[in-house]
Amino acid sequence: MIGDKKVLYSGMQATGTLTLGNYLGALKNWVELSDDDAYERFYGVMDLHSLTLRQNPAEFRKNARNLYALYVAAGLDPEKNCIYFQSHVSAHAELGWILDCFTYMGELNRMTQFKDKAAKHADNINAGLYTYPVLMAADILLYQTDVVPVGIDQRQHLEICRDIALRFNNIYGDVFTIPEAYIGKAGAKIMSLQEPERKMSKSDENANATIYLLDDVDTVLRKFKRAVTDSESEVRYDAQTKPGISNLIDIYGAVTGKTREETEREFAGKGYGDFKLAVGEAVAARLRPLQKRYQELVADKSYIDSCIKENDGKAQYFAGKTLRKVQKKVGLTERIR
Ligand code: ATP
Ligand code: LTN
Repeated sequence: MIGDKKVLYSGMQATGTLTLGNYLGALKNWVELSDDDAYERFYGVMDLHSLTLRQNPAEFRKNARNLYALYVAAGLDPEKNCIYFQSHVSAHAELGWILDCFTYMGELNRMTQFKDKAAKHADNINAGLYTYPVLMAADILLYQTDVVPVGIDQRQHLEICRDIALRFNNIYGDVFTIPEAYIGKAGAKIMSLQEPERKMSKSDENANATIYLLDDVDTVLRKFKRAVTDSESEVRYDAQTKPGISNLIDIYGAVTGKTREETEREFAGKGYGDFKLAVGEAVAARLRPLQKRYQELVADKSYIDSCIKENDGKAQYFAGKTLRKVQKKVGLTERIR
């Protein structure tokens, strides 16, 4: 809590361009909660986490700024939501180190994201990739967070964050708020358009598998037209036997607010072609205003600069408070001023 408000905290890695999965699984939920004054809201551009994969410095710097602009373009007002760069608040790295000393290797060995990424990047299995969840726990715990809106794939990271916080509190008293994951009803796991058994991912090599938030209308329509389905022709939800169509029904539902049954009824007797076109049009219509605002924002460097400056300071203030408390609790020597 901060004052009488609950704290909401989330973020994304500043790698590549955001996908429809990132939007429907996370960003859209952030925007829906972004006017709710019951919460104090923080959103990080998680650039330290991005360093777990090798980055081209110039491209990385550009991507991180663009991600900031995308948050804003999607509807997060930076004057009401503290949007900031993780690397600008040194408390993240400092608390990350302390929490490393309260996390067991046995716990980290169980993380599925580590196993997946290690298999994918066998030539660069670095220690940062391994302790990634501890830095994420530090992000969350620094702000005394109550709620963390993320996609379903982040659930395991939230669990380890809670375990670390409980362990710490058991030793030192109530230092950290214990956070909860907030996983939206629709869109928590959007699948690849080409291999609907796998999640839609920014790092997919097949560009047809992924809708990027900055794809133009024709590209969006083309990708949906080519989406892998099955040999039947009935628009019916069945994740086991019809994963492709079920994924499209979920995407359509997340964008239009329609339930699975409503979508099935709407397309009863119509073929996959009509349905794919409707999904593509609904997605393109949702992305259009976001893209327009994004173009305006990247053209106005000074506006984003002023938001960065303002919000970095706010994040540093709140994070610093928790860090000092932790340092004192574990027995680090106080500074002489
Ligand atoms: P990569 O696939 O390259 O590892 P990513 O697309 O998973 O990256 P992240 O930065 O790890 O991107 O995730 C940002 C947020 O988007 C997280 O809250 C995550 O749960 C959510 N998310 C990512 N992919 C999907 C998806 N396919 N469906 C729903 N939510 C998703
Ligand atoms: N691991 C997250 C990104 C992330 C995050 C966080 C999300 C880093 N720190 C703190 C919520 C809260 C991901 O989405 N891959």
